[in-house]
Amino acid sequence: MKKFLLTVLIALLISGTSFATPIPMRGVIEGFYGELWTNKNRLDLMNFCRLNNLNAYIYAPKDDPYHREKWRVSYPKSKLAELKNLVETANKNGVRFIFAISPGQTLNYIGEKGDEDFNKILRKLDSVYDIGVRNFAIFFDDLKDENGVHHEDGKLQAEFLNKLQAALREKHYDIEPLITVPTEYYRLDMIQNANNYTVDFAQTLNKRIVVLYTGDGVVCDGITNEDFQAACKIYERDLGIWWNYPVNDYALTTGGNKNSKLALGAIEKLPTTNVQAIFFNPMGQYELSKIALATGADYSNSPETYDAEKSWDAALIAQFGKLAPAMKIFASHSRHMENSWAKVGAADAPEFEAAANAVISNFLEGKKLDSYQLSVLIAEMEKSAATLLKNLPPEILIECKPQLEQFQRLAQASRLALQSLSRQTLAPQLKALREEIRLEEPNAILSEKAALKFIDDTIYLLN
Ligand code: 14T
Repeated sequence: MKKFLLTVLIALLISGTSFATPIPMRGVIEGFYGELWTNKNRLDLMNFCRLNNLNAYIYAPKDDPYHREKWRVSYPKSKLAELKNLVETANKNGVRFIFAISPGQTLNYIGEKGDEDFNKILRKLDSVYDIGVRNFAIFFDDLKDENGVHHEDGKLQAEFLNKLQAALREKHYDIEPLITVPTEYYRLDMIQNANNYTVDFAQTLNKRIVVLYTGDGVVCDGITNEDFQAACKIYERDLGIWWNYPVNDYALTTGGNKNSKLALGAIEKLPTTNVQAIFFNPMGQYELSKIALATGADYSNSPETYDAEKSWDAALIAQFGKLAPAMKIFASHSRHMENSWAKVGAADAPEFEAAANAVISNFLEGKKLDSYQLSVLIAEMEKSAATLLKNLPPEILIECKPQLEQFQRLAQASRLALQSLSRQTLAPQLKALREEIRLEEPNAILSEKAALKFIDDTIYLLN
């Protein structure tokens, strides 16, 4: 036996195997604006978490009235029963159920009103303690400000949380430390230091309370180890991350609907050490969120060895089986999220973009078009759109039908664009198809810098 263990040890040392060190608290935060997930979604999520070795879920839907506006009011009986079922399912699946409220818009901190509100929070949390909740979170994000300056008092907020933590621990021996999100929840906001909020909050807050932040910005293009250490230094503790991918609750175009673009890529560019906790904020589209969430699970179980592309492939195969190749093509055109203040996710269809740019360059240089590769990619788009529209299970199709139909139009228009370039005349149907695409853009956007750009470049050049 000893000899066996020794052999195993030596084998591991020689193979250079390093043991993965998972992020201790890792999971999903239902923290987006808009329509809430259904309880059926959440029950399924608990199973998904167990299968993917995620161990926590935060209940924090922005548009649950009892989470924000009506935070003082306890849930009606029917809602409590639903939550109880959820908490029990979470426990069975080894998932911590974390109940959050966002009282910041109307919370009183001092005087008689302060005492009243303190007791109201205690009562509200007790009402969910009674159905089995042992983890609580209090969030102070997205409160009203004036021209970007918050009127929140960091010291009062932190004292409030310290007192709440003490009172909860006094009443219940079995609850875990509070989790919070400050009003200044991204690093560039923290260091502006407009009214000392972060300094006060960080210095006053009990060291055991877990603080989540979103990176340098609200929705940002990764967090380097250096960025992360800089943020931890501000708080003089290891922080947790509230990661805003694949969430898509922010509008992507002026006048466009929210949720018009789906974030179907992998989690990427996150720190490799010292992360205390990580929660991925998903899309309202529950089923399609699982692609990014599965990669987030891989990342958080082994940040040092995580490979985004590999994990993405594995997630697609696990979730789509035979349809994985078609899904990969569609998803590759819908990964990157960007607007005036948000930027996250790998580039959309980089291969298509490169092939299209090459063709456009050929055209501009008056050379014979080297269109083979682009033509193959367009054929793949056409084929995968048709396959997915025909074969996706209904609960998934319902989450992406407008985007798939738009994808199909983009493929057709790209085909016409390529023909137009090679014939040096605009195909007559191309402009009409581009108009159709435009009309549908408020509901479905994808591939802005790949297929859509190729189509627009072509129309511009041949017009
Ligand atoms: F607390 C946070 F960490 C956070 O991210 N809060 C919200 C979150 O609920 C939302 O889902 C997410 C993505 O839109 O970003 C935060 O909400 C914002 C923040 C903005 F700066 C929504 C719009 C903004 F302009």
